[in-house]
Amino acid sequence: MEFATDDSIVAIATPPGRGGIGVVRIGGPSAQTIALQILGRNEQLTPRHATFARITAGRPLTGRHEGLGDEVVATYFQAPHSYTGQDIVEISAHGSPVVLNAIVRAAMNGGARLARPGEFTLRAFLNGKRDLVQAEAVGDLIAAATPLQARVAFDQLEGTLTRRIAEVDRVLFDLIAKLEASLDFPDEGYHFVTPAEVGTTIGHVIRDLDQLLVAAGRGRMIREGATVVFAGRPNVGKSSLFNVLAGVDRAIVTNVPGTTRDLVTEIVDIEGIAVTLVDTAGWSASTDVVETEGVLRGQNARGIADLIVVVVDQSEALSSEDRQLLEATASQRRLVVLNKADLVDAVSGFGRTLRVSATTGAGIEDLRCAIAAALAGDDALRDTASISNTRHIRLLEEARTHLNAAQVAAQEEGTPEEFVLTDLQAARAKFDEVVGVRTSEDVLAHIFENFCIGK
Ligand SMILES: Nc1nc2c(ncn2[C@@H]2O[C@H](COP(=O)(O)OP(=O)(O)O)[C@@H](O)[C@H]2O)c(=O)[nH]1
Ligand SMILES: [Mg+2]
Repeated sequence: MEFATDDSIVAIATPPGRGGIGVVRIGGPSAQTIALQILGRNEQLTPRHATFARITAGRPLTGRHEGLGDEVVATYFQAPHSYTGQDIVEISAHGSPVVLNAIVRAAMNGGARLARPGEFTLRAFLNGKRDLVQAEAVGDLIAAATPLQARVAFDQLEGTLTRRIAEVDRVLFDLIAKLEASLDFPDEGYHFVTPAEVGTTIGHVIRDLDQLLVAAGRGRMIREGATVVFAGRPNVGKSSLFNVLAGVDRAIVTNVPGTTRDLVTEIVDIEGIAVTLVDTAGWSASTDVVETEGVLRGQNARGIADLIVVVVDQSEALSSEDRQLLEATASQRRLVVLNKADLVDAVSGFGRTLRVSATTGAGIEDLRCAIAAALAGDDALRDTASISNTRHIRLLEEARTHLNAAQVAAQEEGTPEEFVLTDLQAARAKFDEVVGVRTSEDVLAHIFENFCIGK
């Protein structure tokens, strides 16, 4: 796939539907010419100035759309001082799909092509306005569902991750340069770097990379959200807790055990993490077919959960079902919660386990914090994770593998420097791929096709 940037593209940049204002974006070498035609104007637009114009029939908005017109404001961003690095004209009209589509059609009549999803941002990347991490961050920022997701995305947009990778890369580059210099002057027997130094330096790079990768698990959770499944025998209050956390009465609450037969899900913001809560049917050896099906679904849901909240009714002594479930989930990431704390305390041996009451709301804030901490670690909120994107995580893990190989090679007596160099260069290539210095066109196409049109 070829990425052309020498033609002009057009798209509605605002969300579909009606609104106070809608923006049509025209970008490319003939953006200004096309815009002037639409605006019915001979005089050039002044860069970064808002220009008022009235577009009416009789100009390019004619034909089938006779009589159509609007008052608009056009803003011209002259290359290279624009989002894409090319000329851009943004036409703000009233947010009517009919008007906006007519402007897009007029731009196409004037020679523009309809932009593909993410094509403006792709051009920004191809023109060196943003690296790939930053371009991807634009997509993440737009897609963010919680303030924390938006913060992580904006952090990447500002280049925090890019800078951290550049720091690691600089150390590696310096080491490669020294090793190559040693290779170039073999006869002098002079070495620019001792084998011990090589090993130590690679060790430092690996340590820095590991720090990034540790934060990455948390970052990914923030970016992609998590699935939290409620489990427990019937009537312990799973559905009640689900409803309290979801803030809506989605799950059915009754005092008849085994009422929840299907999985009920709701996406909620828990301390900035977009959490999909899943309420399951009671965990019991039921005979009812429908209920058994629900129980099975519950078991499957537990299998894919990032976290299981095992709910125990603390007003009743532990039953064998409770014990079985506690045992079955012991090796998974789970949180044990004692519900009905407003009633008598009939369980023992749980020590400081979280006590809550779905009825009174007691302990619910603690439960939220505990879920967030179990998912993303205690410092989820204090420290913004730099890596959140699985593409980045995978590439950095691959870089780490090459660095490990380099370190092993460096430590072996008599290994030729070329061997170490090959692995170090392979690691650097992975860093380059993260920021997009060398990224194949299919990867780019894949990244940008998830954008919305007009970005
Ligand atoms: N006293 C008290 N009753 C509760 C509490 N949570 C749930 N219940 C009641 O326990 C019964 C079963 O609740 P439900 O949420 O349907 O349990 P599930 O079967 O585990 O989903 C209902 O009558 C709820 O009103 C609580 O914290 N305190
Ligand atoms: Mg229920």
